[in-house]
Amino acid sequence: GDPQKYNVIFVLGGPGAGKGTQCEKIEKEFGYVHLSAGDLLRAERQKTDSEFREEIETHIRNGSIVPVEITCTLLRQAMEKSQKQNFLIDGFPRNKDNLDGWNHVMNSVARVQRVIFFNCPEDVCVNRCLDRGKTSGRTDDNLESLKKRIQTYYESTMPIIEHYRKQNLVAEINANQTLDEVFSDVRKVFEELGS
Ligand code: UP5
Ligand code: MG
Repeated sequence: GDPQKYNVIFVLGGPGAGKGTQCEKIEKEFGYVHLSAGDLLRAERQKTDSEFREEIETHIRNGSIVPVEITCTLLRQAMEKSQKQNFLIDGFPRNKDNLDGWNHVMNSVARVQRVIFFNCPEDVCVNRCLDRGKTSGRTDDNLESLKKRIQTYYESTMPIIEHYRKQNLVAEINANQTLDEVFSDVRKVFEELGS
């Protein structure tokens, strides 16, 4: 590939599918820098000098999707700041607006190597998030927000996964297994990449 370009692996899947958990393991074993779009948005929401605080909080609580200009800027800044080449981008792109915005700004500087899709049944996703909600402090780990997160996932994010599937970029993994079982499937994806 083009040596100057960033290598990007998008990591998608429903709320609670295990994206963040697996990305941390991937970062340790394969050296890709883990950037969670959700974590970057939550951090931006905490900044007292950010003009986007309210807009971000409203979207997160409603399980709707923050405009791509905000998310993509946070991602690009984190990529530049890291001085690294290989990135796992967790929880993005979630809809057509995200995809178009990414392509517009990043196509010339980043190559999408793979899209890892953690496929997990809805009831398992909901139970994991509700369980985490006991301690996470996340304003969207409640049943009402979860219903909207799940709906957004099916309506807006699944079409993005299908878009990349047509390009043969998707590696689908059964996320309804133990952490170690999921990670052993993840490892196969990286072995195929030759890293
Ligand atoms: N867990 C994980 N794996 C397990 C396993 N194999 N067996 C048993 N338990 C397992 O895991 C969730 C929980 O399940 C944890 O308690 C974990 O221990 C356990 P986690 O790894 O956190 O799952 P993850 O898929 O990362 O779940 P998350 O809740 O982070 O997914 P979402 O996609 O819902 O959240 P995200 O942070 O990406 O986005 C939140 C919101 O931000 C969105 O709804 C949206 O409003 C906004 N957003 C945007 O607008 N744009 C973006 O680009 C990104 C986010
Ligand atoms: Mg996450």
